Amino acid sequence: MNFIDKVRIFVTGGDGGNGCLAFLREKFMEFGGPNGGDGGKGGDVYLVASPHLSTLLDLSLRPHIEGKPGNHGKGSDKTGSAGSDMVVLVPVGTVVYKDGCPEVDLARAGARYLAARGGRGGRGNLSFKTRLNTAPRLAEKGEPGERVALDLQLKLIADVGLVGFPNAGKSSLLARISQARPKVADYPFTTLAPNLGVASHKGIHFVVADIPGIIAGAHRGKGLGMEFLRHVERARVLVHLIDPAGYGNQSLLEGIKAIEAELKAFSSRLAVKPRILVLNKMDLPESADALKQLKARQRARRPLGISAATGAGVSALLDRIILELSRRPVADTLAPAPFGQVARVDTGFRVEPLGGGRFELKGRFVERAAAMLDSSLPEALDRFQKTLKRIGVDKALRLAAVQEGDFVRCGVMEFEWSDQPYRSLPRARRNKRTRIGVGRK
Ligand SMILES: Nc1nc2c(ncn2[C@@H]2O[C@H](COP(=O)(O)OP(=O)(O)OP(=O)(O)O)[C@@H](O)[C@H]2O)c(=O)[nH]1
Ligand SMILES: [Mg+2]
Repeated sequence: MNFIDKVRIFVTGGDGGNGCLAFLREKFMEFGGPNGGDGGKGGDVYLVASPHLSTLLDLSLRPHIEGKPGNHGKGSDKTGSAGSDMVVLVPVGTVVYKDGCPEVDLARAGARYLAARGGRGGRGNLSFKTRLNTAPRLAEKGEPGERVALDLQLKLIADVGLVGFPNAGKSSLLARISQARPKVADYPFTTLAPNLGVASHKGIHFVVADIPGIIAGAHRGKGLGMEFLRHVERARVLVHLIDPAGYGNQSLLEGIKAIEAELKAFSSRLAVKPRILVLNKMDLPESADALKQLKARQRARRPLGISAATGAGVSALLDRIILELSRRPVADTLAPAPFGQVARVDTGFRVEPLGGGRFELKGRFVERAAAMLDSSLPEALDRFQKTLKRIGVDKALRLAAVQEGDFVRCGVMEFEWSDQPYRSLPRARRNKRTRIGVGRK
């Protein structure tokens, strides 16, 4: 199975249903009145952390996610039904980034994040009935669902992280203390993706992560690089496993320094994480000397000697692990979630001159109003113009030196600017005045 821990997804909330334009027609009822119902709201799309997933593979194969649309309103005052919400499962430990900034850390099973809101349903003509306008020929289109691009990063949640050079015996140790059965072999880089296992000692359960081996220069991309250190970033304790033979032509002590330098180069969080130094392969004859040397040089850190192959010393290591874990509350390992969210401003707009007599009108409110405009209805156009005027768009465009005949783009629509009020334009000009852009963005 492929292990994917980074993916970019494109999420669109469900579109709102269109409002309906209809009038009651019945025998002996001369003015039945408007009865077009509102469209239903589009479905929201949520990301939910699931403990049953361990990779972002599914999402990498299908990165485009679309919410369910709301149904259109109908005559006889029938409101369209809302699109049902959609749940997209992601593994526990997924961190969501939007525009490069962390949005939320889905670190607990069941944690949910509203990725994209469904659009509002358009209002039918019944909603526009007033005392002065008892028969409005006016209905809105549904609001398009919100569109976002999100970067997801999986950071596995383990209590203990195993780090060290390739071939040190990390996977062998994981297999010894848990039910996990990672691949073990006598060559470097046997492990290509992180493995998780649940260990249990003296009634205490904890999750252990075995990651691919790191080598000196990993932070410059050597070996498998440092990508996988992300998965032990949240561990409460690191176990640094050492091969008595060292790695390559580095001595035992040089090797320890090299791994610590790589941890530091990855993040300051890893640099200060409690580490247990463990010499593996104590069943080999040369190991006794190596352990003596290690104990002499690193006395303060109380290094341990074990053999993942025979199981010798493993119980003492587990004792040390549960002692260290008891000193570090779980909360310490999780990032402060949710991250500060930027408040969305719904009103407000800005005018951007594009040059050559073209302008662009930007802002959530105006873009939404344009997307919901049914430009085939003169009354709807009239209302749209009034709205723009009310919030000061005309003034802002004049300040930006808009000229008669210039084009103003707003979301999916493009309009021709005229200083005269819409109703006073000759009919031919009226029709020309509104041009629809190329479909929904
Ligand atoms: N003699 C002896 N050999 C061991 C011991 N632990 C692991 N080995 C051997 O060391 C080799 C590497 O073991 P792995 O568990 O694959 O090492 P690793 O650290 O996971 O290696 P990578 O996944 O490549 O980073 C295998 O041939 C194991 O059989 C041990 O305690 N004693
Ligand atoms: Mg391994």
